[in-house]
Amino acid sequence: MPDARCLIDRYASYLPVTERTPRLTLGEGDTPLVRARSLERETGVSEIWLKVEGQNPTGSFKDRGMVVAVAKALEGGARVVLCASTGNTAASAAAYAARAGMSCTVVLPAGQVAAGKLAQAIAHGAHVVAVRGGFDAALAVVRALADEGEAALVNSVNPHRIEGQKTAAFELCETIGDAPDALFIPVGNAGNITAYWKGFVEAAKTGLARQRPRMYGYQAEGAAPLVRGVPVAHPETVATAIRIGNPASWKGAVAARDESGGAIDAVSDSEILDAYSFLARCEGVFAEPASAAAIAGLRKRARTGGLGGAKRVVCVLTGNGMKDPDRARSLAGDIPEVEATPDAVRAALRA
Ligand code: AN7
Repeated sequence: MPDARCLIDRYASYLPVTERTPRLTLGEGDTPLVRARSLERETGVSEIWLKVEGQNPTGSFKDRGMVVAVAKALEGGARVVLCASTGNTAASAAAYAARAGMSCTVVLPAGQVAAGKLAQAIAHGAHVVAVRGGFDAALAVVRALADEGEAALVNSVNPHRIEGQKTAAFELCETIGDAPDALFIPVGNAGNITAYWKGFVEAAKTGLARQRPRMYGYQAEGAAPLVRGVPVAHPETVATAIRIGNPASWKGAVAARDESGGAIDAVSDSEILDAYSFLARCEGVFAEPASAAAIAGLRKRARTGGLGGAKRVVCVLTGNGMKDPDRARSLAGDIPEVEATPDAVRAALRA
């Protein structure tokens, strides 16, 4: 029985795969596109859709690129995959390496990875090392290690990652019947915005879409090198997934912005957390803080009239809210603990 959910099979003609490439899969891709009515009411945009990438097997968009990168590494005879990560890449690499029977080493910025992501890397049996420093320092370390040894580097500097991630743009075109007018997406290491743009350009060439969207990328104010035009030495943000000061795909992000007539802007941590709560409470969709940066960006652009008449907008929700339980918990006060009686519970609800 063919595995319909195997991303490599579904998009083989668009991917750098051959018949010899292992059909590795955990059921990645084919994620839901959910209408965001509350956000439409607030912004006045006719149609807003959420591409819920948090429903991928390990809870983030990384699985699309990772399945291709790990399958190609396996095909090429590698035994070990290696990456630096703010968390989601590590979780995804660990899972696909386990699936492929390979070993996995992940290098993380110490103390800066959300609990769910770390738990995943550990559960899947990755060798986890935390370095003193941020993601950029961790990436420099794994690049040096990969240059010396036999481990396959599966960060988005590996072109197979970008190839796999572009499939999300194809899915959007297939589901909607065309590319949207505008795409909102969070930007960290800038691989994903690069991948989406590559996908939309190819979709327009092959007739999968008639138009190409304007690309709107959002960084956190304290970690906004692309907005400032220079690397940020000490990036800071509550959205730890995008706490990156020197994105590897800098050029790709700038090309996506300029060729599409879009923008890359910054949103503050408080705008990110507002959008995070709004999504969870008003749309019923729980995404992680980094994903909420795209929503914060859309709200900001709608307020200032910067949407250029876009009628159909897609926001990419890159990661699942359950990745970062501590953030959700920190937004609530103490949970009342009372006797197990209806009266006591009623009293607690009134308090
Ligand atoms: C939820 O896992 O960089 O701009 O090491 O986890 O392609 O980097 C994660 C990035 C957005 C930014 N949303 O994407 C990593 C890592 C979430 C993320 C991004 C990330 P890129």
